[in-house]
Amino acid sequence: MPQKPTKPIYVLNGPNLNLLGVREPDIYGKTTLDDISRSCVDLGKALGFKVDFRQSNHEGVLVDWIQEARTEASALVINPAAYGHTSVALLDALKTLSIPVVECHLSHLATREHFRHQTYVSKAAAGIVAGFGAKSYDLALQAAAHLALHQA
Ligand code: CA2
Repeated sequence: MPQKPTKPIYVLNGPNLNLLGVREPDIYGKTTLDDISRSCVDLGKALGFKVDFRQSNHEGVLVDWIQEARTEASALVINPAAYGHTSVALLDALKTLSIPVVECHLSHLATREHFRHQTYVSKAAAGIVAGFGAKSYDLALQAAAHLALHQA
């Protein structure tokens, strides 16, 4: 029987996501990042995991948190926001992890501008959930919990 992981699932969020629900609700919806955080913590409890939910506008801070996740997390969900499309530094940090990584986006990237169609982060992720609005986080968390339980 696989041991149940005791470490939290990290849910990391990149730049400008702190503005969710405050600006551009036509694209990103009315739900705030605090609402999403609460929903992830509740779902995490139901799945048997603590959730450590964080947001930063700074690439280096996100790199530090990814490095921390290497030893402190069971799995990682990340919405890298715009850094997903630009950051080799996030990709390099993610590639050092042996825990499952799930990429998450609110919007359906493939239907948006061409520059949003690919992300560096996806090269280090087990999979991507995109296009379901705030619900993308729940789906990504479920995937991460599943992988944490079955890869342990
Ligand atoms: O769909 C997503 O989750 C994105 O990661 C959101 C990023 C965007 O750059 C990615 O291509 C897709 C943008 C996050 C900015 O969020 C805002 C929220 C409210 C107002 C302004 C920006």
